[in-house]
Amino acid sequence: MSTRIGLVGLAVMGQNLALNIAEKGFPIAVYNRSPEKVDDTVARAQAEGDLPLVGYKDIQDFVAAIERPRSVIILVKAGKPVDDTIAKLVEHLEPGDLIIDGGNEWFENTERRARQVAERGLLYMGMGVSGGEEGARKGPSMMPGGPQEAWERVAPILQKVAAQVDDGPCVTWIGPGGAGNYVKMIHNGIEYGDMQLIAESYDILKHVGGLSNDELADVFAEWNRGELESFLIEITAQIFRRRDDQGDGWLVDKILDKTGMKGTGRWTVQEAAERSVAAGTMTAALDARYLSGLKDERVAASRLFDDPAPPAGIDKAALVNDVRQALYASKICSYAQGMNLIRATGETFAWGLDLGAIARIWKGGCIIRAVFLDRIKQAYDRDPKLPNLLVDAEFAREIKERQDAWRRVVGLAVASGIATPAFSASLAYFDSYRRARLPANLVQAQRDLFGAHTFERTDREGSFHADWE
Ligand code: NBP
Repeated sequence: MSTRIGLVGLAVMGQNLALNIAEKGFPIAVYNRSPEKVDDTVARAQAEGDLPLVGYKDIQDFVAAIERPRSVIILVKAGKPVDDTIAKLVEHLEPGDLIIDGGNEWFENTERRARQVAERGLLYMGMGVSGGEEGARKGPSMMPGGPQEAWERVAPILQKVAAQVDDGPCVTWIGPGGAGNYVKMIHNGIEYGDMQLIAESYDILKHVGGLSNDELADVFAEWNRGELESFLIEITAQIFRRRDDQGDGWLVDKILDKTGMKGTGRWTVQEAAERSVAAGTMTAALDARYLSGLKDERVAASRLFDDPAPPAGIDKAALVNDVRQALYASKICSYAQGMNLIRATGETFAWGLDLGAIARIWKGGCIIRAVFLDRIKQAYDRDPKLPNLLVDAEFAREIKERQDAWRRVVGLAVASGIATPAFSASLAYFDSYRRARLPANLVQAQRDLFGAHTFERTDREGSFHADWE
C-alpha cells in the first residue's frame, strides 16, 4: 500500500497519533527502532477497526512506502534520539521531502536541524503536540512551526487529526523556525502554573476550610460548570473521588508529595529570564516542584517550626467562593505572563505570531484546554496589540470583581502558614503592574550610589548621577 504519510517512534505519543491519522482516513506507514512496538501498533490498528496502517521494521522499506513528496513525523525522545533518527532517515529521503518533529524539543535544536537537512533539499518542521496519550489518539492540539509551504502540505491531514472545537480544528501554522516548539514550551509552562494554582486551592480548602475529599470533589465539579471549566479542574474532581484500592481511604492521600518534571517548565522560566519578561506565577510553580522534592528536609524542618494557630470562624461556603475567585484572577495573571513571553520572543525573531489564534488552538485537545481560552482569544481579537491581558476591558472587569476575594485568600493563607506561591506571585504581578509608581526609584538610587549607574528623573529629561556623600 502506498501511504500518505509516515511516522517514526511508536511509544505513547507516536503510536496513538499514528492510529488517529489512520482513523481519519490517511493511510500511514510506521516505524520504530525496536521492532516490538511496530507489532504492537499494527495489532492495535487491526483491533481498532482495521485501520489503514502498515508497519515496517526496515527504515528503507518504510521510506519507500510513503507517497512523494514524503512527509514523515518523528515522535521519539527529544534531544539525541531525534538527531539519530534524522541521520537514518536522510539516507533514504529525497529533495522536497518533509520531516516533522512532533516532540517537546528545544526550539533552537529545531532551527539547527532545519538548516542541516536543508543542505539535502529537505523541509523541516518542529510541531508541539499536546494532550498526552488520549489527545494523540482522539485529537490533540498541535503547534506546527517551520516553512509555510511545509504546513500547507500537511494541513489537510493535521486539520482532520486535531481536536475540533466550535471555531475549527486545534491546529494552525504558528510561524517559521522553531515557533511551534516555542509555543508548545510556553503551553507547558502555563500548565505548570495552572496545576500549582489548583494545588494551592486544594491546600487552602483542605487545611484552612477543613473540606473532606468528597467535599473537594463536589467543589471542583461545581467549579467545572462555570468560568473555571477546564480539563484540569475536571480531572481534579475525578481525583478526589478515587478510593484507594490497596487500602482504606482515598488514593490522593497516599500519593507521596514530590512532583516530577521533564523540563519544559524549567525551559519556560529560563526563557522568561532570557527575554526579561516577568513570569512570577510559572516561576513559583517551578520552585514549588523543586521544594516538593526536598521531602526529607521538609519533614525534618516541620519538627522545628510549629504551624501558626488556625484562624477561627472560617465560613466554608464563603471560603470556597473566595478561593474560586482567587483562582480565576490568578489564572488571568499567569496567562498574561505566558502570552507576553510568547509575544516578546515572537517579536525578537520576527515570527509574526497571532496570539489570538494560539489561544484558540488551546481550546481543545490539550492539557490546558479551558473555556477561558476563548476569552483570551476574544481579547486579542478586540486588540491584537493588547500590551497585557490585564488591561483588556473584560479581564479588567473580572479582576476588579474578584480582587477583594483574592486578597482575602492570600492573606488567610499567609496567616495560616499555608504557602501559596503561585496565588501570591499572581497577586504581586497584578499589584506591580497596576501601580503607577513602584519603589524602583529607591533601587535606582542605590545602584547610582554604589555603582554610579545613573538614574532618570521624573521632572526633567536626561541621565543623572548624584554625589550621594
Ligand atoms: P518517549 O519520549 O518516551 O521516547 C520513546 C521513543 O523514543 C521510542 O520510540 C524509542 O524507541 C525512541 N528512541 C529513543 Br528513547 N532513543 C532513540 C534513538 N536513539 N533512536 C531512535 N529512537 C529512539 O516517547 P513519548 O512519551 O511517546 O514522547 C515522544 C515525544 O513527545 C517526546 O518529545 C515527548 O516529550 C513528547 N510528548 C510526550 C507526551 C506524553 O504525554 N508522553 C505529551 C506531549 C509531548 P525504542 O522503542 O526503540 O526505545
